[in-house]
Amino acid sequence: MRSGQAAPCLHAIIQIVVRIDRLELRLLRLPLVRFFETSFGRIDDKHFLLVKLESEGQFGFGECVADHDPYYSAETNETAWHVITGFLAPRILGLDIAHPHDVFPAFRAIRGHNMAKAAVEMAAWDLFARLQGLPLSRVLGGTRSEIPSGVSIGIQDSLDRLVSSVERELEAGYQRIKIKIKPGWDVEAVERVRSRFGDIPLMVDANGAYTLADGTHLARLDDYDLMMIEQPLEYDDICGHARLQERIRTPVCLDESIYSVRVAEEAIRIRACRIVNIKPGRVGGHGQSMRLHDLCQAHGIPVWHGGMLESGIGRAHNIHLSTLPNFSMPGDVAASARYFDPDLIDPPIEVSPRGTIAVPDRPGIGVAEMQERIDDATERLAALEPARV
Ligand code: OSB
Ligand code: MG
Repeated sequence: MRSGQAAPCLHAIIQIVVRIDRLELRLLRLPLVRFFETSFGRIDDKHFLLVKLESEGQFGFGECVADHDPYYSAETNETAWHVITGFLAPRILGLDIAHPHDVFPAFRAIRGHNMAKAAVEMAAWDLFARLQGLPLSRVLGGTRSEIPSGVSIGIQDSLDRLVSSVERELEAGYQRIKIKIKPGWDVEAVERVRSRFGDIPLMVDANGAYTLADGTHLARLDDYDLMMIEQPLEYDDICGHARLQERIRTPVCLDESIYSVRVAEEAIRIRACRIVNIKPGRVGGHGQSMRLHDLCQAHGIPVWHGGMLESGIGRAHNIHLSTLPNFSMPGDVAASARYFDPDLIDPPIEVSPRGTIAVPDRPGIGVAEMQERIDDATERLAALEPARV
């Protein structure tokens, strides 16, 4: 870190400039405590990239939410590895960065690949917050000291198993239940949960498994007073969502569709959604997430924080971002124990009996990574440094 005077002004502003000395990239594999099934299929292990940025003895972590398969998004761990090593690292190594808001624009020449960009950008936010000695939530402008927590329950082998999963999560205190749906596992599943648990905060997520031709079928969900239906149609069908929303009472929430602030503007303008799920990996990091958050707030659209089965490192980032004021609904940000045992961090992230998660108050993401666990889970490693000139 170097200190220098900013442009002359009334106050003496000390500008912190950070030069990234090293980028460490790992591919990790961690077994999931329980399989997770969506309309895309079932997974038993989580495969993901971890980015560590280093600057003069300090470091920051970012977790990439790309997966092994190009199902949730076109990105995979292999595309993210390729893009980070070949295109993002050369643009950030050796660069003097005045603020993490400068990282996403530094990647402007690279089209798409938001998950790869976000992993690097979010590591820069963690690094900056640590250098300033502040919790990341403060650096992002967040206001909460705890966040409301909800859970996402995958497709189960039977309706009985679904009921017992919902029961377990309600007992743990979670403030809202989301169940994954797909054709053949939708109205009956919702019917079972409603009749067993009554008026709980309940929503569904289809991960794009329907088409507009299913509109009449989806309208049957209107009888169950759901908080929302998340991403019923294909990710690129913004107009279809607007037409569907005219036909159903249940509020439409978009996830996969909202891959940029500009797409969100269009979706809001044509009323394709009434609620937005924010995942920083999908939009290119914390900076873009803050812009999306502010855009939605200005249009009266509530947002909540999505999840991508992150380890404790990515989960901690999500907790800090969730402290911004328009995150007014419980997100898919839950306790470590639902996903990994052990997690990469110790202590793990826990949920209180009231269904809340405390925001870490130590510098940066504020969780302690366990280096041997990271090493044990590592399947591939690359350490990149600035090119010598
Ligand atoms: O659509 O929100 C989604 C997990 C992987 C990919 C996509 C999604 C999800 C979840 C789980 O719903 C959220 C979580 O518990 O992390
Ligand atoms: Mg979703």
